[in-house]
Amino acid sequence: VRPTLAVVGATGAVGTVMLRILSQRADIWGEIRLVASPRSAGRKLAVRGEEVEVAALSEEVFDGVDVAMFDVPDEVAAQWAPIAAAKGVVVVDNSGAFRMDPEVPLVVPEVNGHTVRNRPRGILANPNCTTLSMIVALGALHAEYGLRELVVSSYQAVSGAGRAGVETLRRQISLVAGTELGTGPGDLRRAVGDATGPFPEPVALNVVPWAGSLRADGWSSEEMKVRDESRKILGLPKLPVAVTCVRVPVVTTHSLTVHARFQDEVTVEGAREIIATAPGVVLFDNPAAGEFPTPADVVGTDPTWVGRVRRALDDPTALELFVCGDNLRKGAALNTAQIAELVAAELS
Ligand code: 2RA
Repeated sequence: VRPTLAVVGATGAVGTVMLRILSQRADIWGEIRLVASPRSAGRKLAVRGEEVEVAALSEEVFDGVDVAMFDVPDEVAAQWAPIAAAKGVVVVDNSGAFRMDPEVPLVVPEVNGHTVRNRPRGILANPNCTTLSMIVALGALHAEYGLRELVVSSYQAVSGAGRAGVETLRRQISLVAGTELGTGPGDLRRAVGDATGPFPEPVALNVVPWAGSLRADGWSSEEMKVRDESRKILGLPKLPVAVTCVRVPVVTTHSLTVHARFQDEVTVEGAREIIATAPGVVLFDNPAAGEFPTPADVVGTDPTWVGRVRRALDDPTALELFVCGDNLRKGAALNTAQIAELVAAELS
C-alpha cells in the first residue's frame, strides 16, 4: 500500500506550490488529503489532476495518515504537529516552531538527508526559505573545503511573506506605475500611506533592510534563522555567521551574496567544479556573456543557481558567490516534499 499524505495549509502560498509539485513529481502517494483552516474547508483544489475537497484541521483528519506536511503559522504548527505525531503521523513541518529543537532534525536531503531517521518526536523540520536558498551549494563546498565563516546578504522576494506580500507589491506597483514617484525623499511613503502590508516600508521601487521581527541587539528574526539554521544543518555549531536580510521588489526567488571562508586555500576552478557537479545545484557563471542567475530566470525552477564565483581578492581561503533559489519551491514546498519522500521510502 502506498502511504497516505496530508497537506496541512493547502491553500496558502506554499501550499499552492506544494500541490503543483506533488502533481509533477513521481507519484508515490496513495491518498492525498488536503487540510486547511475551517475558513477554507469545503473548497476544491486540484492535485495530480483530480479535484480534492479541503478538510478543516481537526484531530480526526489525521486518522490513517502516514506523513503530514505542515505549512501553517508557527503557533498552529506548535499546537497541531504534536497532536498529529501522537497519532503516529510523521510530520514534516515548515514553520519555525521546531527547527531549533534538538530532538527535531532540520533536514536538507542533499546535505544531511541521513538525519531523518532519528526523530524522537516524530517531527522533522524544513528550514526557512532564506537558508534553503543557499545551503545546498554551501553544503557541497563545505564537504570539500571545510567552511570556517559566512558573511551573507539576502535579497528576498515578497512571496516569502505569503500571499499578502505578493498582493502588497502588486498593489504598490500599480500605484507607482507611470508616476515620477521615487524621485524625492519620502514621496513613495506618502503615496503608499498605510498600504505597506507585511513590510515596514514601501517595497515597490525600493529595498527594505528588514525581514521578520525584532530580536535582541537589533538583529531580525530572519537573520537569526540564517545563522542558527546554517549551523545546525552543516553541523557547525560555532560557525561565525554575519547576515543582513533585505526585502526587494521581486515576486518569487530569493537571492544572496555569500562570502564563504574555508579552512584551506580555494581555487575558482575547484569551486566551479564542485558547484557544477553537486546534486541540486546549477553553475551559471559567464559574466563575459552576461550570464549569471537572476530571479527572473530562476523562478519556477528547482535547483539552487550559483554565479559570480570569485576568489576573495584579499583572502585566498574565501569565495564570493551570488546564489538564487525559488523560495516557494526548494525554499519551502520542494524541500518539504523531498523530506516526505525520504520518509515514504522508509515506510514502504
Ligand atoms: C521571508 N523567509 O522571506 C521568510 C519567510 N519564511 O519572509
